[in-house]
Amino acid sequence: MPVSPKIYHGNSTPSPDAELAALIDAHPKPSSLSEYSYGTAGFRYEASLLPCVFVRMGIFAALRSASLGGEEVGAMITASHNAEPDNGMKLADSHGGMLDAAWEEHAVSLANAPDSQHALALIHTLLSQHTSTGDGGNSSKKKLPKMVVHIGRDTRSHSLPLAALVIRASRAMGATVIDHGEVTTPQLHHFVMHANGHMLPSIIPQRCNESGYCEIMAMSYAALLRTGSVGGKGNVGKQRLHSTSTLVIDGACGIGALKINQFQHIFEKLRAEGCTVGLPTLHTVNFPGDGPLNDKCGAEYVQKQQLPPRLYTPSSKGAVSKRYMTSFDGDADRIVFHFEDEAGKFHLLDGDKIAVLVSSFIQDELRCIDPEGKAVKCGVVQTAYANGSSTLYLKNVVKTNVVIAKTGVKFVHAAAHHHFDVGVYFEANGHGTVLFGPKFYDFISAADAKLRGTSRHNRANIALRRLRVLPALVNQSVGDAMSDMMLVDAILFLRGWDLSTWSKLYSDMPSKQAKVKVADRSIITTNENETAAVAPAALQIALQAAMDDMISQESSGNGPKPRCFVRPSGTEDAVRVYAEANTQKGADTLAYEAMMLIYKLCGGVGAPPQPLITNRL
Ligand code: 16G
Ligand code: MG
Repeated sequence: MPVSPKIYHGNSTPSPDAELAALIDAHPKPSSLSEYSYGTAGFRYEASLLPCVFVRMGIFAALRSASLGGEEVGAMITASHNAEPDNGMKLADSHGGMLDAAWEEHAVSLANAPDSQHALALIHTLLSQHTSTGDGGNSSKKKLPKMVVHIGRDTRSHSLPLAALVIRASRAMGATVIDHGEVTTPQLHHFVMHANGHMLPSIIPQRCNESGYCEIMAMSYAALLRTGSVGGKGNVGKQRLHSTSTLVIDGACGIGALKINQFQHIFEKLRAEGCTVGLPTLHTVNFPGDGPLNDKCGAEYVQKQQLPPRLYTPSSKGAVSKRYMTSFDGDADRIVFHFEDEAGKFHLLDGDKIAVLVSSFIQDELRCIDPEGKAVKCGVVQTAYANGSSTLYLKNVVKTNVVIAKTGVKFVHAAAHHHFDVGVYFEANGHGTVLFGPKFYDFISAADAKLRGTSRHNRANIALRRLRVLPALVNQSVGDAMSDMMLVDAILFLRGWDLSTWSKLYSDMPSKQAKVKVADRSIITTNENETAAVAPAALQIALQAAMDDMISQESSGNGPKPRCFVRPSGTEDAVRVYAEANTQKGADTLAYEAMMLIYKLCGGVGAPPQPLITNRL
């Protein structure tokens, strides 16, 4: 059952400096690390390297809250899809999204301050520059503003002691800490967004604890399913297809397995109340402790390896139907779907397929109210990793706008927010959500007024009921595996589809991902959306020649052309390569050529890359 958060009040020492210095001194910088860097999604390292940076980030989170006039912020202790020995921290700003880019620099400076004296000097500078009650260098003279920090953690064994350090450090700064215990990353972001209630659109009920989160989501999901009972043709949207009656959830042996299981209780309650339209049976496997976290299971493994997850839960052996499956990652902010067909072949439905399903559904519903499609600007944000077939399908069949943004949630989220009134973003790896802007809410109010009094069976009225529940069902702060799972399931139900029908909308171009180790990956820079390398200049010229060669070898008709790009990873010490072509052999060849070019032109280390050969199931 959901638990209530624990609230710790900040220490009321008149001058926190002595305690802060003692905490910092007690957790020195590891000698094995030259500098902490802020990766794509925050600090992420092997857990024993983290106490130093976590103490400082506990202080930093309090400072950030102070700089926002006491708005509440969050810190999530997780290394997401990484292996169990790693840990990390994702910081949530008061709107619930990722930390502001300018503040990432302050976080890095504080993480790398050589000692407590320098760290304290930086803390005082930030306080005086960014708070109206700043102390100008002496925290004992003036009262600090209100500071509130929400903390959440995943199921890693070291997450509890690391969270305790963050709590101590935030409290030492004088901040109130709200400790949510074990939660998913998107739950923590949700709590922060809801805690700063003035930022929530009125259509979304304000609930900033776990039971509220579950209730809003389950109720919105059930409401969306119920619209099928009046809207379907024949059985479509009224009865579940047998192949989707049980949804098997691979929890990656992490927190997502525990949390999705909590929905069982709510669903039972809904069933008892007779609100059973379309609810599937949930069958969760791969709980914490069943197997190693993210190892041969979970969204990252399934998507990158294009293989089914290993099922660790003892009772799941032989007892699991593989027709309708989904995999979360270790902190449940990513999701992919997959199934095994009658011939035993594995099929993956990744973030690109989710973007296609969700954007076409929303667009169809909007058009039922506004056939011209002019009132609300819809679009999809993808990254360079999006399969070329998905981009083509979005443009030519869904007929929606597509923007390609830089890899990483902070970039795709910002692009969706900036470009569209309804912005769907999904990375191919399964991280994504749908953002609804002010024009969407105006559209809903206008439609409400226009359609009041019309029949419940009126198609525009049904569309309105569907669209109205989406902002509460779909996490508005970050991608959320549980929320996305319910959204996708409801759309499949309303469309009368199973994974096989959805999968056949388009066929993915064969693709290959690989990585190369170089002495210094920062010598490779790319253009804004990472589709081409800018430096070293010779690299892009040679890559283009390899692509042209592949294009002339493979006749691609009107389909997407073979392509390849490279970029330095933001989470690992490696340069990543992505290639796609009309054949798997072509994709493998192109990726291998790119690896060799990186190795030769960018200071490859170790043995030269070997040719790539993909064998699919
Ligand atoms: C992080 C990002 C994810 C991105 C991935 C790229 C967040 C919450 N997560 O996991 O969006 O796709 O990094 O990793 O921002 P890479 O830079 O190593 O390729
Ligand atoms: Mg994750």
